[in-house]
Amino acid sequence: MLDRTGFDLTESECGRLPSEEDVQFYEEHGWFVAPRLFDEADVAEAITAVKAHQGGRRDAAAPTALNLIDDWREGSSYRIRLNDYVALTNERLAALLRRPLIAAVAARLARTEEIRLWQSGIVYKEPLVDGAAVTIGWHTDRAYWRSCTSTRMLTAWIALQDCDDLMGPVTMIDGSHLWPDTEAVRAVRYGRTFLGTDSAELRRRLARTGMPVTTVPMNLRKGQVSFHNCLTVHGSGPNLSERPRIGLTAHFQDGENRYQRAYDESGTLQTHNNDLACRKLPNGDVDYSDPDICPVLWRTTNARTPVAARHTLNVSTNHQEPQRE
Ligand SMILES: O=C(O)CCC(=O)C(=O)O
Repeated sequence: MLDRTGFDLTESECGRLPSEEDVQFYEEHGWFVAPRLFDEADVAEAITAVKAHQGGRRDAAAPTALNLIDDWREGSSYRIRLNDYVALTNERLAALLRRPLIAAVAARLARTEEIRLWQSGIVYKEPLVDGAAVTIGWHTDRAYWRSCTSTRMLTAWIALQDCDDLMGPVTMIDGSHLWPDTEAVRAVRYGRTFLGTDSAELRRRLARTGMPVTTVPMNLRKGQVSFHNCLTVHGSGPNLSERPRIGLTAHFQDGENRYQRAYDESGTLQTHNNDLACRKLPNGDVDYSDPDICPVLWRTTNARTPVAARHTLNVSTNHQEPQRE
């Protein structure tokens, strides 16, 4: 496994950390757009690495067998190109995704002292391809992470080109992480609708929540990064531009996150690929702090980057999930 640590930021990087006002914005809206965290050279390096990865190059094996749809390679019939676990399998992408700065921004936003990697990926939409096969349905990341105790987990989406409306940018439903825990909201919040669900049905589900649906496209500049909370509803449309829309994703856990046995409404145990990849604790639970799979990417050992006192708004207290032992 690729391994890197080192939790130091330069003065210039410290200047790009979110302010207390930014953190409050994130807590209110469920998303935040950071200043540019990756420069031209980083982005060029990432694009080269993405091409090599999709051409079949791997620097290390994936920690668990991946479905074909999560491990796109040239020749694949999938119209959307997804690649999971790239921060564990691709040296050059790992070097970018595991940089302390991006994790330090996540730590500030989640008001945690430690950030561990959860998952990582490439999301690549070819140009001029329309239709459901290249849209990403309204969903939350939490729907896929119910075996995690924390609802402060968050995702960073890194733009490898300027991303305008024509490209089908990631689009957030503002404030949806704070929607109340009603049956209609749960249908949206816990539906595994990233892929393959018809958009008219998703719109009906949203309407049934009775909540205001304000959509905010993440029109990022190249190298810019948006962050969203795991309960924020988001999705994206087709790429109708003439250029590929390429994003890298880094999914982060706060230091407090642990494994839990969680079941959905039909009583099915909720699992994640990390349950197969991570080592086990003495009590048999999955260890989501396994350093080979979920390395620590940031810890506030640096006095120049203090974490503010924990805010009273903690989304994890806003809803209950069914728990059965
Ligand atoms: O790339 C997209 O359009 C959506 C990605 C996404 O759902 C995520 O990063 O959580």
